[in-house]
Amino acid sequence: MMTAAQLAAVESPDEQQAFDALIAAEQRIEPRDWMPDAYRRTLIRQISQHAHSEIIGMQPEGNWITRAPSLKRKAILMAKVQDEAGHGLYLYSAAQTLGITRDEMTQQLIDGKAKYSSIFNYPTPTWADMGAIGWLVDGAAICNQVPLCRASYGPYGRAMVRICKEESFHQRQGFEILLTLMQGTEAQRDMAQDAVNRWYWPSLMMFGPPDDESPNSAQSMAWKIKRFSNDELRQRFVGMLVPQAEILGITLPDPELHWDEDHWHTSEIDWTEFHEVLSGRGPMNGTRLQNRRAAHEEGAWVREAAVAYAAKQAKKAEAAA
Ligand code: BYC
Repeated sequence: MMTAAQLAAVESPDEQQAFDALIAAEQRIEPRDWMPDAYRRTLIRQISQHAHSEIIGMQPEGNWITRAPSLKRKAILMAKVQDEAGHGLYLYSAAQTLGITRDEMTQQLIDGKAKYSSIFNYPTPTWADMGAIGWLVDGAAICNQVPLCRASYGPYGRAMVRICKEESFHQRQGFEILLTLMQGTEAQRDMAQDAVNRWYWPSLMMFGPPDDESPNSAQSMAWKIKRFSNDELRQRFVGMLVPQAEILGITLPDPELHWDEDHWHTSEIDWTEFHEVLSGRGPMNGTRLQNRRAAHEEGAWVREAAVAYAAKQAKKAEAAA
């Protein structure tokens, strides 16, 4: 019997037509369906990068679990970081339905060959960073991910539905941390403003390069994996932030930001910084990967134990049959 990957490699005009018809009719492509090899590769690329982002994304906030200012804050932060682990697991599972193994994806990450979101290569020196991450990073994630709930690939779209529900709780908890700080002392307000100053521009970069420099967008939109372009989503995000910043009493660090007839006019984003971070030269790239590698090595005994347990169970089931 042929594997799904081998089947996908077989060129057939009928299969291509059936695939095109499903996409045109807004139907979902499922793992059992034939799909063009390039569609499969694009999904593996995007979903695995997304999964890695969730897993690496646990680190900046994990940094504050032991130092959260109250028991309640600690419990909330732990729950949030655990949610990110869960998101990573659904997404790895979704990618596995396309024929790549979890081991392969993990290896690509710890070898430094896989991309993950640029945003997680920045440090979290103060408690206000927890607020800024929730408000800005999870806020950007929601803008980007709500349309992905309608992604043409079934397992990805379905995973995104639950992820988005959890992200909206994350965003609110970040907003609430900032609101509490902004209602506190002058030092607390300064700390909140400083965190927003540091996270604002990197959060705009999360949406990816400008549309005219985004090599993957056109094809991904034609396949209905992406529903909106990087710049469209970035605009939507800025529009969401402006009234919320007003409620918070926080200034978005862009003196040029204003509504200009039909769009938000912003200062030029520093794309050199984005490319530096993507090339592994962001402030925290080295630490993030080093921690992920150490966790993988230290967890080897857990994986070995799980494999030994599964083998034992299989043997028992065989004996009982
Ligand atoms: N960072 O042609 P483009 C979370 C890459 S975690 C790094 O526009 P595409 C959370 C891009 O991969 C949620 N790389 O690509 C977790 C491509 O490189 P390759 C993270 C980036 O795929 C914990 C190249 O640049 N969200 O919420 O059409 C705590 C050209 O770009 C970035 C996702 O992963 C970047 N920012 O569009 C808190 C969303 N931007 O692969 C929160 C899922 C671009 O050709 N992904 N690149 O070598 C997507 O929606 C799309 O992949 C992107 C990029 C919009 C990011």
